[in-house]
Amino acid sequence: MPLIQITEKLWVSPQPGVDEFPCFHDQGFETLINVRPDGEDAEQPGNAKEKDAAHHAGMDYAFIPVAASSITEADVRAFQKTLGEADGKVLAHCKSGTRAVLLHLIGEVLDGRMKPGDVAAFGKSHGFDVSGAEKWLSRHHQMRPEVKGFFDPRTWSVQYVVSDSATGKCAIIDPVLDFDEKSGATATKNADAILDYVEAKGLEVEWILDTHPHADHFSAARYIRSKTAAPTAIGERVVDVQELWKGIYNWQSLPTDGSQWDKLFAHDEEFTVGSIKGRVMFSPGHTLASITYFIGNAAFVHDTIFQPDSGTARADFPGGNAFELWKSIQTILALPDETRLFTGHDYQPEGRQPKWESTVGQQKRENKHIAGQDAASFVKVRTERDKTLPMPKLILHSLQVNIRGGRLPEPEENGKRYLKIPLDALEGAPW
Ligand SMILES: N[C@@H](CCC(=O)N[C@@H](CS)C(=O)NCC(=O)O)C(=O)O
Ligand SMILES: [Fe+2]
Repeated sequence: MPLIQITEKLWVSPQPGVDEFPCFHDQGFETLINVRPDGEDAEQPGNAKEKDAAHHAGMDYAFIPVAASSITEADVRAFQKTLGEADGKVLAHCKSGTRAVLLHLIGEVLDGRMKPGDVAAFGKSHGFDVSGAEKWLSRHHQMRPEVKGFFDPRTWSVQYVVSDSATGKCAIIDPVLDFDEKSGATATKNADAILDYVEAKGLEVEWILDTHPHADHFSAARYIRSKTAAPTAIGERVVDVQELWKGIYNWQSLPTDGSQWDKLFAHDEEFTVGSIKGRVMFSPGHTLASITYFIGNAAFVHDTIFQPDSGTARADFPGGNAFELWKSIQTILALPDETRLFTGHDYQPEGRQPKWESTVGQQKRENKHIAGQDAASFVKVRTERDKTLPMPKLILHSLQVNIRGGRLPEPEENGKRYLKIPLDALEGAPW
């Protein structure tokens, strides 16, 4: 079995037999990475056998199955992580070894250690056709917006700056205006951190986007508009949400025509962030007005799908609907498997570190509310869980700000602003 050295630490090989594993260990390999999905051909030993044999031979083992046509950045990062954490020499294999080399080379270029133009020559000198890496990188370069997430631990919200490195233009998605319900204080710490990042990177803000009228925090859209003059936007069904909450707040003077935003997006409407194309997908269920922004190869799905170990967003707010949410999720999951999904909240199950990026493929395989479910079983799980959830602590505070595009209530004659809290308006009290 030829073992080909790629770096000081990494070797690759074609599919080995498990009987060779003890010999690999004797040659100093401490870790084996299998990047080959099970079931490609009848002869391959497969994940379970390789794992056993590797452990038996005294090696660590990692399984990062990829098909050459659908490698994701997450695969590349998982490969790098395993390599980085390995103590000694690492042997990676697929069928021929090529996919292992692709994963390595893509990571090297993404991290700036290799130039895209040097990839083909490197592959050739090691005996591999790595045109798959070149194609991946050029697609990635064209499609990819750079995405920076800002996590707000007070509301478990994730805010995004989505930028196009070719033009220096960016969109800000779902920025949070800080509010402390105990003191009534507001602040702009989250929004200023975003604006500092924008300034440090020399970006120009082209859009201030909200995915839906949030029920758990104030939107900082107006504040950011006051600092950047960029247009604010949301989905056009926001007018239905305005109508609904106009009733709940008994707010006669509230205009319910969406005029509080610079732009209302229709389903399927296109827009751009610099040179990158964006498209709006209507995603109701969590709220009547929820939309997904699909920009390049990244979809900002906010409160539809969370991380696979968290499941999905609730559907029991006024105007929410679990079946609609299921349909919206199916539309998102019909995007290509490698589409990067960015969620709007992470409630850190089991106290793990906050995470917000996944892929369509990963969600289809792993999401605890979606994988293996159909519409009926999803609606059942979602509805049962929603019955156990108290209303968000800021729902009544937030909606009156967010249905006006993130404007705080106008000051009264003493210069102070006041929120209006309707009593006995919502279900979900603890008694
Ligand atoms: N404890 C949080 C809950 C916020 C909440 O209900 N979040 C919504 C999204 S706006 C959700 O989908 N939660 C799902 C869940 O908690 O499982 C709060 O009070 O703010
Ligand atoms: Fe939400």
